[in-house]
Amino acid sequence: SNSDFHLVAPDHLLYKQPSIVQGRTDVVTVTPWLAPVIWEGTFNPLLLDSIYKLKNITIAATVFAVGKYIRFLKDFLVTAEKHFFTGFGVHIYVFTDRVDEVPHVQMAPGRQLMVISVPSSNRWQEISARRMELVRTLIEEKLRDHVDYIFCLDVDSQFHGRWGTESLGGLVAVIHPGYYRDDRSKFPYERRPESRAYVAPGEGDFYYCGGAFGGLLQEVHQLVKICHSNFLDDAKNNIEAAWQEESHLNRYMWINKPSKVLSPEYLWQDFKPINPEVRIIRFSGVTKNYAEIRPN
Ligand code: UD2
Repeated sequence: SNSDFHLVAPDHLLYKQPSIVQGRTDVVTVTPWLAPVIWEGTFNPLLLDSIYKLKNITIAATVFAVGKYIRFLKDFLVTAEKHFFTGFGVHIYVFTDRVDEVPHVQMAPGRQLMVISVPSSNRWQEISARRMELVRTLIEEKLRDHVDYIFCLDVDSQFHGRWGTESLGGLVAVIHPGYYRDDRSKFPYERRPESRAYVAPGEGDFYYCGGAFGGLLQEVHQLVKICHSNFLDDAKNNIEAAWQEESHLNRYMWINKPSKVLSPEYLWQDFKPINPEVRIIRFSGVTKNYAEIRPN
């Protein structure tokens, strides 16, 4: 696909002159493999939107609302309408076992909601783990040739600020808000060598979120295919990785370096006090009572 690499701007577009000597110095804005790390103040939204408008792209988002998690869906959808790729073609796919309870949310032209019925589940670990498989099937059966980019997002979260074209890339990972100032020895990677999600001591770049990742459709297809197959191999050996698909995702991203990394602005947690380098919270997990919300 040429949609990721070839950037063409409209002629005569006026915007602030970029500086080559001034910029953010309080955070790292590029990884050692030269992928940009997206923080507020590192990009021009007007310029990026103008570039991507010319490409006529469609962005899919998947979200799972199984069991009691259906209660989070309305705020997720309402705030996505306000902040998630506003002005662009967005197709949101909701996977749920409670089709009748999907709220009606008014969407702008060019944006649509699709509901996919899935069976209920008794273990939250299973719901979380099944996501990779269902996204894989969705891509193979419905999205190919219709969608350029896809993001897979947790439903128990809300948008509070812009999440737009600055986040587009081949393979896109989000830094987990809980560990980004920590030494890698503290990252909750899967540490049993028998697991296909294993990350050895001294390895690993960042700890990424299971709650948000994405990129070009083909790249995400590869990711979910491999993570799901590794998950099945583990299951055959009676292993469930420490943080289910999040562990497999972290293993995948260690080997397949993301081409764009989103700062924790792109997935904060409501209960966390804000740190000074975080100038805007774009998307954040709501505080929930696990005992009450999970099936068991
Ligand atoms: C973390 C991760 C999550 C996942 C999980 C462990 C972040 C911020 N969160 O979140 O992505 O890796 O740990 O596997 O990265 N769901 C349902 N019904 C259920 C249970 C889960 O629909 O009964 C879906 C729902 O979309 C939810 C997602 O699965 O957002 C993740 O589950 P969680 O919210 O219980 O996981 P959490 O918050 O501990």
